[in-house]
Amino acid sequence: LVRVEDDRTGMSEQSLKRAIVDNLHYGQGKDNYFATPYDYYMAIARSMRDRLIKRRIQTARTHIQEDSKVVYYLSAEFLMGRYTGNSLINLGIYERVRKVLRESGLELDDLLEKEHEPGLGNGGLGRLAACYLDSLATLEIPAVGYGIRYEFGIFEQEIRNGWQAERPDKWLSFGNAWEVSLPEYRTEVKFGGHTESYTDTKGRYQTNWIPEHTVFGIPYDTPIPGYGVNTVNILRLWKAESSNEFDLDAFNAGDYLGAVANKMFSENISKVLYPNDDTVQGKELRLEQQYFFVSCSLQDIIRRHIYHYNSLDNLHEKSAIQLNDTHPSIGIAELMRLLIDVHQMDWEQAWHITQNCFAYTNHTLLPEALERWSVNLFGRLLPRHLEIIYEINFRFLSEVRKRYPGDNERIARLSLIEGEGADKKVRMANLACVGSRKINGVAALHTKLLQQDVLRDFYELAPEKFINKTNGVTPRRWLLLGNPRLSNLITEKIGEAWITNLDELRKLEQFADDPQFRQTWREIKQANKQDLAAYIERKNHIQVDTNSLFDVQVKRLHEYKRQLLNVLHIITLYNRIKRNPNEDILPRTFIFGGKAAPGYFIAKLIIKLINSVAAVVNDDPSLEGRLKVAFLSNYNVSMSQQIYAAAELSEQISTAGKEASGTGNMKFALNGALTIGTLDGANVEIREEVGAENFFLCGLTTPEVYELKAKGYNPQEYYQSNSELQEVIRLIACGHFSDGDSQLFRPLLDSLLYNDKYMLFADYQSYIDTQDRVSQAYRQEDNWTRMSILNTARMGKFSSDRAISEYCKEIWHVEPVPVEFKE
Ligand code: 26M
Repeated sequence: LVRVEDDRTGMSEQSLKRAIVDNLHYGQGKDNYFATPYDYYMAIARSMRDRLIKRRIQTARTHIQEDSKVVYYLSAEFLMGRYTGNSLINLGIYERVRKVLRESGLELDDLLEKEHEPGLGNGGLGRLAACYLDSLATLEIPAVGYGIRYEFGIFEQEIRNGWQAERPDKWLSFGNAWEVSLPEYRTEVKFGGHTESYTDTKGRYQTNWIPEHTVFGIPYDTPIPGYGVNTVNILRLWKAESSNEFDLDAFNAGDYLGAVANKMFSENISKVLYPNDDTVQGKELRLEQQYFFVSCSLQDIIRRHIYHYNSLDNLHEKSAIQLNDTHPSIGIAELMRLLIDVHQMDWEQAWHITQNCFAYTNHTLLPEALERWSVNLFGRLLPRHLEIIYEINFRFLSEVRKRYPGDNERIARLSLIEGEGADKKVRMANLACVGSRKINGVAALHTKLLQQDVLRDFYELAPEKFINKTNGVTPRRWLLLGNPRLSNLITEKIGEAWITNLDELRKLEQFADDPQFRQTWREIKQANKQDLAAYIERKNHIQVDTNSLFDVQVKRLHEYKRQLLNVLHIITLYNRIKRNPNEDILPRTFIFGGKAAPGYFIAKLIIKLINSVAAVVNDDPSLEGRLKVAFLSNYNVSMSQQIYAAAELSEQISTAGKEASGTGNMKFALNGALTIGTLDGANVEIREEVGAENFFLCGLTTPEVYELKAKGYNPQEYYQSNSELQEVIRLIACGHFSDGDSQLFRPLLDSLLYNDKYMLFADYQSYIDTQDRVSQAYRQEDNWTRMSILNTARMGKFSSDRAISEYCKEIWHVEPVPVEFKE
């Protein structure tokens, strides 16, 4: 029986084959004689996009028919990873397409690697947004992700002579098969200039903003399919373009350079992602980016809302707007401006709607990462918003004064404006707190610390606003796509329900003591390790022993994450072998990956140290078969999928109280790695779930860190009493890893010996002792495998589906909207 299917929607092998050939022909203009692997990749991607677009149209229609409430996830970053493999997975046709291509002599997995990964984020925050979009679609929640279509994403990292070098990420240069531009929905955004007030004919006090520049935002949509459902949401990213009318005016007035300057101003805005994820510098372009995408997004939300409901009175009943950190928090002032100045609403109603639309997620405990904009710069760029923020602040502080009469210090701390005179600052976290109905941290410990510390005054003022939402990761990308061998075994044993209900993994517990199952479990990890070893050999020219323990730390380079503590451990083992060449040391392969912010000198010096230690260790014949160190350059989402699948030990060793949550920690454990970690962020909850006996705990607790700091921490006390530590530091200091140059790593050593802000010395012995326990445990192969199985089996809580269900019920008040699909 032959089924007649549309080549753009059909799911049979025959339709899929025809679709790919069609897209190769008419999309790439090639036949199989001329086609390159990249052409085939593009043809597959377009074939998937066609199938998703059809479902997207059906989804949008359903959401309108049902008057659905919509979640808008505003984020300056979306670190999506490659789309094509994920779309094959979520459409449920990965194996089928693989088979079809094989019949033509093509290997799907090789072709998928041709996709240039969209790196529109720095790290955890951007990747979390991507996992949440996957879960929103899978849970059939109407949702739109709004952000910036950066022309250059996170830089490409190269290692030159051991140092990090950055190259621009030209991800769009060979075209993007996944996006669709919608110039008809372009949106105008104003910048600079001044405001004028007048009383209109109805006696209403009005404000007019006369801008210096106007810019257009062009939306680019990418479909976001749910797994095993018909829902396809969208990620809408804005590209900045110059407004031609404005240019023409200038041209006509003979101001050629002025017109060109305006064009440059406009096109700069979405040019490049800021590569910092820690300290914030008050850069004007960054504020322009934030306001640009937020204004476009809110105007877009309002446009569609009015089109559908013909009124804005119920905006908050039909929209939930999530602020991914403070980066989009200018949205609170912008929504007020749009409602009051553009849509003529009065202040009280506008404020009620605004407060009930927004919710704010905090992702940091580092004070230097809180965004504060100089009032001066702010007023120059967004004069009307500064007025609105002053008005919000005036009304807010009047309420605060009623509640705490005379408590001027508290009032000063709560104020949206910090300081006096010339260096006054707008505090974006305070704006986000005042303008939101809910405020959440990203792990239980983090939320508690927000309440006690960073946002304490806001917590005392409105405790009902605070809520914890422990992060989660999507099992589709992080297990099903990234670790097919393990996924197949799991599905064979417990069925495929785990893919959308991760608690099902508990059913693996019953096999934890089954010798046959353990054996298979080990063989799978071994095969994944071999794949990674081949990659390391190809890229780093290092041969690693796949029987050694794969000890992995991959994440952004940051002092608080303490990659340096890991290095101190490596050198400790090195010294032990040098002291006693017969010492029985567990063979280990230390794997590092991660980017440093280009201006973060100490982080770059840590990369140089890792590579310098690697050069010495890997070349030493007496260490052969014992220690290897590999720094994998240009760590990104695609690489991380392969790394998690092959990892055995996951390094999560931040100073307690500094890592808000961590999400890599979850991806490792889900793939059966055991964790060595401090009681920080979500490590605390991971340990609770997998059981203390299946987790290698080390280091001070947060209260101990605070106590030690309060009584005056002195790294010398730890240094002077620890001979093994002294040996390590002396070896670095004498230039052993730097061709005798004793000055190269001086900044690292000085910071440890005389300041040690992140208390590496305080945790050194505990970390080394715990690593020794890890080595012993790894030798008990059977028990290690048991612990590994139990880690995977007990990770259900850390599915982003669980996290998103909680957001839906407790913050957004939205329900699933099933979408019917007829071909
Ligand atoms: C801000 C201003 C200017 C330029 C860049 C920034 C900026 C960009 C990204 C600041 C912070 C950024 O990301 C922070 C981040 O990734 N935080 C991590 O969020 C994860 C998800 O919640 C947590 O798991 C991590 O613990 C947390 O460090």
